[in-house]
Amino acid sequence: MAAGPARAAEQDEDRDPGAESRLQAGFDATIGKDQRIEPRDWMPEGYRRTLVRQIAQHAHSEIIGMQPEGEWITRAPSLRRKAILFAKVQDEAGHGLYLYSAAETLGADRADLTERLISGRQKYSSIFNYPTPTFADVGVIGWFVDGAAICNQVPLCRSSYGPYARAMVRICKEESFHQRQGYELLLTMMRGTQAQRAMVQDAVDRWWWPSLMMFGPPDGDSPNSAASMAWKIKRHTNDELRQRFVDMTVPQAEKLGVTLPDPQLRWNEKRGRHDFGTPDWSELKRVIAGDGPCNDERVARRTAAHEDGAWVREAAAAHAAKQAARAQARTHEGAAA
Ligand code: BYC
Repeated sequence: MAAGPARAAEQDEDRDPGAESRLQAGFDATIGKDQRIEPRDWMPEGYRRTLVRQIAQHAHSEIIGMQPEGEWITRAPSLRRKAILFAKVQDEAGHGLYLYSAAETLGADRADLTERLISGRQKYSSIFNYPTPTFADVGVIGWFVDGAAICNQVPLCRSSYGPYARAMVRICKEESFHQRQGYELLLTMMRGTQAQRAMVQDAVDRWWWPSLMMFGPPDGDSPNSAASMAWKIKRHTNDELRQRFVDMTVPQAEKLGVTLPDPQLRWNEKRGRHDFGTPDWSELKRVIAGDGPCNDERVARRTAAHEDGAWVREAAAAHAAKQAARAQARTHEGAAA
């Protein structure tokens, strides 16, 4: 159901048949002038639905995304690495929370979104369905996955929906720290033993193609892009952002001393960009459909955490009810005095 002000606008429409086209014209003008749509504003139902879909998936990705690296918190090789990793994983939890709050401004219900995630009715990023067998994976996730997140999310700071765009500002600052900590970890490992260098190269080989898939299917197979671009929810297409990520990452790989596992990767002087090979799109489809290496494990763990946390939600709700009852009693006392 539409949120408060939007609902009031719908009631106006019931009385005045021209109202919807005027509301639509106002919305189009706001988008045309590159201004923000806010929760109180009227918006087309498709815009609201697209935002809830994308923001919820984004929030789910942040929360599920805590798992692959979280597995290494108890096994980090030093206190310093443990503290950094702990902080990073906590940041991802914070990102999930801002994003669920942004979805709530659109009338979505947080408990319902969680239910949709654990029942498989809503998606989360394919990238978090791959395993993290070595500590080099922690570094490569920071470098590639947070690097890809920066390419994708910096433009989202200019997304047309105010609460989503504003949430992205802080998230991007934190992703930037995450990317650097990953790269710094890898630089340290590359200065270590031959076995450590081989471990980094192995992680790079495993994460490169899944990282390119994070940007979504190629533009020709992206059913949501056209509308999202017209509404300025997305500012660049999936392929544009993928290209940006490749161009950003190649010189970093050279500096690090690793090889990116793509024989077709080369600089194209004419385009002023890198040419690169085609990801295995059938793999992306399989992983999104639930058949990746760790899908079952990730969802089972999220489900267990949700069930284990029931008492916390119940206690918080009981506390809030008690506070509200006390506040009401104080109001009555005040009125009686
Ligand atoms: N994985 O029409 P398309 C992080 C789905 S976490 C799974 O191109 P759209 C981090 C897509 O949803 C941040 N599903 O869609 C955390 C759609 O399905 P539905 C992760 C994918 O929305 C912890 C269908 O395929 N980032 O940084 O226009 C540790 C067709 O696609 C994927 C975000 O969430 C995928 N890779 O564009 C470290 C960014 N790709 O919904 C780091 C926000 C596509 O129609 N999201 N699908 O059933 C976006 O920017 C856009 O939603 C996408 C897809 C570019 C991902």
